[in-house]
Amino acid sequence: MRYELYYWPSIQGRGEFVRLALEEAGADYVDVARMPARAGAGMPAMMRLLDGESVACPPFAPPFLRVADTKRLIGQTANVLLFLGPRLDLVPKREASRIWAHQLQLTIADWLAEVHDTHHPIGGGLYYEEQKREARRRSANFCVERLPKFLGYFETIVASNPGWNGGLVGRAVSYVDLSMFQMIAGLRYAFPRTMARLDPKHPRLVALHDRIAGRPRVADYLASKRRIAFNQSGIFRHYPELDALR
Ligand SMILES: N[C@@H](CCC(=O)N[C@@H](CS)C(=O)NCC(=O)O)C(=O)O
Repeated sequence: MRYELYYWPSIQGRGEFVRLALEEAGADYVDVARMPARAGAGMPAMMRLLDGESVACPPFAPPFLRVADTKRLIGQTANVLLFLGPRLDLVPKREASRIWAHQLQLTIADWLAEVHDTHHPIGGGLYYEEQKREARRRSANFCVERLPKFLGYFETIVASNPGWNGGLVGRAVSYVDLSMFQMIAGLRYAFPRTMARLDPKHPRLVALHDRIAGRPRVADYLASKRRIAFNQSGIFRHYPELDALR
């Protein structure tokens, strides 16, 4: 099966959670918006699907996935992973486990939205410089209260996973584990001081991050040009003044 991933071409953003699953599975996929427009791809191809009035099941925003053979179009990060999980063998087979994986992925989506809001608490359409004061208050609350709560929750989930000692769901690597790798990596980029304080309290998540980073396909991907570097346009941004735990 050939997959077409559609996402903004210059940031990891939410697209990265899908990329990591496709990369870990060695799936046949193209990152459409990063390809040249002259080949019928690139941003114009993505905008055609986003703006097209005749598109069935149109997505509200990227990332979204098109299954090349069936022309199925699937939006919402967690929903894309719900669809891909069994096809890429990145989730256990039992329905109860799949729903559990999806629940954890939705919690990661909530968490990621809060990360975004640390630098854009008022509006995504405004510059950071226009909401710096609010961002400072928001990120102080995030670093002191919300971040430890999310990390603590997921640390407990790893500890209580009866299947695979070290992962979040079942016995083998799941797409939720890949997403947790991305969360830890992104948080370390955005909030290095805060994470240096919090990492030691969450040894299972740190070990999970390291194990995922060392998986052969993921390691190849991270070292490749396909992995976009963290930058100041993405969801994880490093503003020293927002890195609140000292
Ligand atoms: N809940 C959606 C959120 C999608 C989303 O907010 N995408 C961002 C980029 S990461 C976007 O392009 N938003 C445009 C907009 O909201 O107008 C998901 O998880 O996929």
